[in-house]
Amino acid sequence: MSAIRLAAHRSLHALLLTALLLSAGQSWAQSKPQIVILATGGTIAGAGATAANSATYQAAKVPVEKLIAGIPELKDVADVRGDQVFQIASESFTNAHLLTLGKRVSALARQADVTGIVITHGTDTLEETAFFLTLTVKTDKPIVVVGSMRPGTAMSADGMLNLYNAVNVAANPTARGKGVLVTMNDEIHSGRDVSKTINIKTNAFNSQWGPLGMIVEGKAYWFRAPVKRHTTQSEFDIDSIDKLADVDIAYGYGNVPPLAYEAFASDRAIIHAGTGNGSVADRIVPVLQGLRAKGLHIIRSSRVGDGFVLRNSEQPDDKYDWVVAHDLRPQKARILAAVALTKTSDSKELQRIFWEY
Ligand code: DAS
Repeated sequence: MSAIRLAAHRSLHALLLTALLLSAGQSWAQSKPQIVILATGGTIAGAGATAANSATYQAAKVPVEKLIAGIPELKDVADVRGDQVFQIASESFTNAHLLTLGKRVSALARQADVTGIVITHGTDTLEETAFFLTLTVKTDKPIVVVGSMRPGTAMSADGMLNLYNAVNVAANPTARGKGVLVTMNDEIHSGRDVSKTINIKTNAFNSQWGPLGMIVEGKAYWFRAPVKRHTTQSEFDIDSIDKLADVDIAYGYGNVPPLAYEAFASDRAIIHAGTGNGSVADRIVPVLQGLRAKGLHIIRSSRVGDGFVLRNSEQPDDKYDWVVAHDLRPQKARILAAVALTKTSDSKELQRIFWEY
């Protein structure tokens, strides 16, 4: 074979080899988890005037593209793309925001090219959104809600690592089927159980039954699994809910007036955030009985964070046809009641739902 033909043969061989490696590389790249970050605002997108401003800042300023660009290590974990769904502080969420976000998450979860979904969110109502999604989005793909207690501009900001952890969990096959999760402060919590229990520290998010696990240097360590119904085991489906029932919370305290409950007379249900074990002041019992007689449901929860409300203990719930919220805090009980009442108005069915979810 002449030298020219040999050289041509070799360069063709090299070309074919390169093409083969490239296509293998591409297919490898496509085998990377595909994570979508839906951004809604909050402190994790916040900005303060100086690095010393860990608590004084403006929430919902930084766009999702910048959040992603700020963590180049995400590229080693997954192919990540962002979508700015809202840009608000989460205390401003409404039922409409929950429905819009839930439907967006559901649509993405149905896409074959989506491995997992991360939602960046303000911390104030993060627990309500996480619970709503775990009740209504029918997928076993990982959905991880994440926020931060300090803006990215502050010293020892927690948002970058919280978001890195959230993407790692969303990309991790062991996170499938565990319901909606929340990653904060190196812990992985159930969206059902977690609440913001401290309003100014990075260890703000806690579950009275404990986190499900921890995420350390991108690796998830699981120590327990949820026992309550969620996602694919739920009887509720975001894609068949267009309006949530009107449910509000009346906060119980010494001297509380009947007006605090009568103000919600047009609701479907009132969550009584009672003292102690969901106690009801003697002057308020007839008010609640009257509201029940008009068709409202009375759901006894407790303003005390931990523990659970015992049925027929502080009040004869069977006799009054009231419901107890079990271990759910008032703000979580509102979410469950608002979802449950889209399917039933029967008090015994409501109580079953509060036992099971
Ligand atoms: N206002 C808070 C919120 O948006 C800020 C935060 O902590 O995320 O929920």
